[in-house]
Amino acid sequence: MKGVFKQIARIFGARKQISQEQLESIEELLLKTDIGVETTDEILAILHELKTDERIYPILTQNFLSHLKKSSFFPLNKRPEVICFFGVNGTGKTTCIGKIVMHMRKRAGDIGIVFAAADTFRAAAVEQLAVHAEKTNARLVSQGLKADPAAVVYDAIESAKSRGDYVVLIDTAGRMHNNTQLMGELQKIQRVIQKHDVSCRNIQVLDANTGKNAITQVEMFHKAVGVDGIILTKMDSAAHGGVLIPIAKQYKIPCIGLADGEGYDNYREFDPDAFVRGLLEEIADD
Ligand SMILES: Nc1nc2c(ncn2[C@@H]2O[C@H](COP(=O)(O)OP(=O)(O)OP(=O)(O)O)[C@@H](O)[C@H]2O)c(=O)[nH]1
Ligand SMILES: [Mg+2]
Repeated sequence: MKGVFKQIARIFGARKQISQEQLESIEELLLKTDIGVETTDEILAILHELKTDERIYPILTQNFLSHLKKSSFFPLNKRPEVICFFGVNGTGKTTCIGKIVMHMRKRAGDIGIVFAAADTFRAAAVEQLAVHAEKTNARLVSQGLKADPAAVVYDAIESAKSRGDYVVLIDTAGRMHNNTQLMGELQKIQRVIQKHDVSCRNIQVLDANTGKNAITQVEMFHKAVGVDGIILTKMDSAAHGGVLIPIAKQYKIPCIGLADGEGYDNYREFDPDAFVRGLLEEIADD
């Protein structure tokens, strides 16, 4: 939704006294950015009180930064750290796992990393993960297609423990947040993880292009298994990722990283300042 904040700044910059009509058009624009109704109302209230010579950019920056939280996979505390990736279909989970291993290798070198091929649902899923395993020098634990995903996870954690590996990355099948049966399968995976004495992080992978429906997705996954962090993918598209703001605000879930392309290098840790600059870049250029 590029251009929205520029339009707002223009309306705002041109005013002597801001009219009700102008506020309404600003509201309409803000709602298009996925920052959510609550934040939109907050910003409108601030704009209403603003003096003519105040600039809109620092005010929006401050408001957005006050909500956003950041987290990181580092430091890796316990051996093994289990990281479970989930989300609706096609958000970029499997691709993300490859990127994150590359990222971990840059930070921590050639540590033992295991992939659990717990997407046993889609024909090409195990092969897709096997390719990433080979390219990133990770070890693949798989029981092939149609195996019980929870059994694959059990195997992967047991073998990581016995070999002293640092990280277990679990690739799960894409599932709709309202599919009770598949959410039950994810809960079973969680029970298997909890039986082991390991620290686990649950990461929901979201496509930045999803818009407001991402909030419902987070709500449902959070209710079912708990979400410890968000990775937002496809930031190389037209989306700004404004949806991170209502997610942080309502569920206090931090963002871990952003993906902006299909390559192994297209992953970076979440940096709230840079993210907000990106969100508002059009105004800053003025
Ligand atoms: N442009 C762009 N494409 C991406 C990004 N991340 C993933 N993709 C592409 O999105 C498609 C789906 O990626 P996957 O990693 O297979 O997604 P998934 O969530 O594992 O999919 P399922 O397992 O089927 O639910 C692939 O074509 C990826 O190359 C990204 O950050 N930017
Ligand atoms: Mg996948």
